[in-house]
Amino acid sequence: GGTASIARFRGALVGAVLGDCLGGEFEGAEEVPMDRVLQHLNGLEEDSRGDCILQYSDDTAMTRCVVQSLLTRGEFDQQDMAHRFAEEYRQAPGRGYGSGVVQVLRKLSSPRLSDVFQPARAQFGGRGSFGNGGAMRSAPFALAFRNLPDVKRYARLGAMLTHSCSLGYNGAVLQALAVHYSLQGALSVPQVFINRLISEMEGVENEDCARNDARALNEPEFPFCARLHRIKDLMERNTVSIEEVISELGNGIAALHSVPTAIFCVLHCLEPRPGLPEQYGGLERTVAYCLALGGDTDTIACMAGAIAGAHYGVDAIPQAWQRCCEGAEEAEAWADRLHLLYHKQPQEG
Ligand code: R7I
Ligand code: MG
Ligand code: MG
Repeated sequence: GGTASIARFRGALVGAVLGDCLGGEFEGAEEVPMDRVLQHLNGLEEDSRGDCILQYSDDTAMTRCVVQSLLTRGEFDQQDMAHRFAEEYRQAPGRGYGSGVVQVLRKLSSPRLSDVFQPARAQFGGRGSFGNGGAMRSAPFALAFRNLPDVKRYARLGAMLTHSCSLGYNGAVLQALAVHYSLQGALSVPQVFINRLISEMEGVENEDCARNDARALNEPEFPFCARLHRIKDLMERNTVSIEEVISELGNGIAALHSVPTAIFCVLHCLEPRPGLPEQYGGLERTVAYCLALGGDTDTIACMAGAIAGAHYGVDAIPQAWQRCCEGAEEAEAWADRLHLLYHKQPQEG
């Protein structure tokens, strides 16, 4: 479909849910042979009765909260979103949340809380979490807001409800930017896509908080930009091994070690690659590749799934995969409503 078409909106949200559900199988595994990944994915095709329900985790649970808050309020409402996170956690605490964030979610359910950003700021000795929990749920900001400054502003604030370290919330901004540009069709020229991300992130990371956090955590200045430059280097190479991707970009639970990785997976899988089935399209390749990295597979596949889904559109996602994943059907319905909200806004600039 065309730029910001309904197929792209559906692809983004269904892709995110699928990545979470399919990636759950390998979360935390150290090395995953591609054979095992393909066996897992082929198993879905064979299950014709559709009774192989793969459950979603915190990634989708929190994404749903973001979507429902934005749709119900028609704008970003921090109190409402915080309340939904807390309520979702209270009702289903077993979705595999990060071990630190559960403290924030408990505090957010207190009716006496006046500053909803305060519990996040108290995490990890007052610096806040750098985990990827803000980034894993940030795709909806790119689908609800049409204009770039809004995407950046609200992806950041939405993440700060649980992740107040710049290495956490800037990962959410980067993920939302990647979905935003993918929706616009920017992935049809990969160099343009990565250069846009770099130039936007140069502005995003150019602030005192980000400099201080980077210094305190022994990271270079402009840590996300540095990783995006590594992606560019990897893109210029003819062959890249899974081991090199893991050592250059990471596959861990920190936003810095997973958001750039997800972006790389999408870019790398735009073309057929050795080791991946020839009959696979780009979206299938992307998901399979993310799973083979091991580590935080549900989250990396969720983020890559959103970016890839916004590029290829929902029709690129196998029906058999969608049938097996909890929440996939519902995700299509949210996408349609977000598409309406997005196109109600005048385009600026
Ligand atoms: O970021 P968060 O919501 O976790 C998301 C991940 C995804 O992979 C989900 O699929 C789920 O499995 O969890 O949760 P946090 O607890 O904020 O951060 C995750 C982990 O990152 C923490 O439990 C810590 O181990 C680590 N971490 C830190 N460690 C030391 N210092 C995050 N921030 C810090 C820090 O500042
Ligand atoms: Mg998870
Ligand atoms: Mg995860």
